Amino acid sequence: MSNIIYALENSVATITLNRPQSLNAFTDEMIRETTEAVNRAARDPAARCIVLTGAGRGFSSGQDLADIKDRGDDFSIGNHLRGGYHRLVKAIMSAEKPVIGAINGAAAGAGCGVALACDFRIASEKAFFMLAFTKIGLIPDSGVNWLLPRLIGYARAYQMALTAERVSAQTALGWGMVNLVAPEDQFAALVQQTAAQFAQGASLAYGLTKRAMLRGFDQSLEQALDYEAELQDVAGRSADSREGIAAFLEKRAARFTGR
Ligand code: LHQ
Repeated sequence: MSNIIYALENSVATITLNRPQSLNAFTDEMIRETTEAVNRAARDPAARCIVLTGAGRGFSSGQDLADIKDRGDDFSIGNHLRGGYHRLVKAIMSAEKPVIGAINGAAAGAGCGVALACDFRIASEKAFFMLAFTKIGLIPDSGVNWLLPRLIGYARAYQMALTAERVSAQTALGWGMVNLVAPEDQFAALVQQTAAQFAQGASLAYGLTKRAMLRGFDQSLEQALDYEAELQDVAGRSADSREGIAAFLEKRAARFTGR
């Protein structure tokens, strides 16, 4: 894979978008490689947490605009989205393990959408989020219209689309768009420490929780309660649950295996 770097270490799969010369703008190939990498990490039981980040000073500047400029009148952005970004967003959101978006710099356009699809965002103080779409006469895509109002409310989400202004990491923290912010020199350590914590946790329960919460957005209370009980039956029969209860009663730290 030429546009991303994939590394598995200490149960953490790290996927680094690697076109720093364009702040990791997405070409078709990079979208495909990133999606394949997320699916690979999602399937690999040895990967218990996924980190998605960018090389250089950007997370991702979204669609590579140079790459699509000469595609002619027959180019359908809708089909481009369906065959590309939609698969990536769904791969991230259906991976039954925590996906950390390590937002090292600019997250613009579809790059913002990909960041929002992650479960837990850690931003460097120099990072910013930007719905650049309207600057080029487009509407937000890559799941932004679904994800962002749920995260920060319609008023702020629509404001971001209207102004296309940079939203700093600190503002994003206050708005509930990111979970943690770190000064640039402490960012990598915080990402590593958080990923290690998640990778040693009750991975099966983490995955089922993600499924229950995301499914809950489209369910009635009745359906959500039923689904929750169904999944809790699965979690309740897991080795991690037995270990967690035993560890509590024996007053020791639990040793979770993710099963
Ligand atoms: C880029 C890009 C870029 C190419 C920086 N492409 N080269 C989906 C489907 C189909 C159609 C269209 O859209 C979509 C969804 C979308 O993602 S639409 C939104 C696309 N993204 C944008 O409009 C953002 C464009 N980039 C920017 O506004 C700025 O680069 C930001 C604000 C992200 C960062 O600004 P600066 O820190 O000042 O960096 P820069 O602008 O100087 O960029 C550095 C280099 O990266 C530069 O190249 P150069 O050769 O001059 O050093 C840029 O041309 C290149 N670059 N984004 N999306």
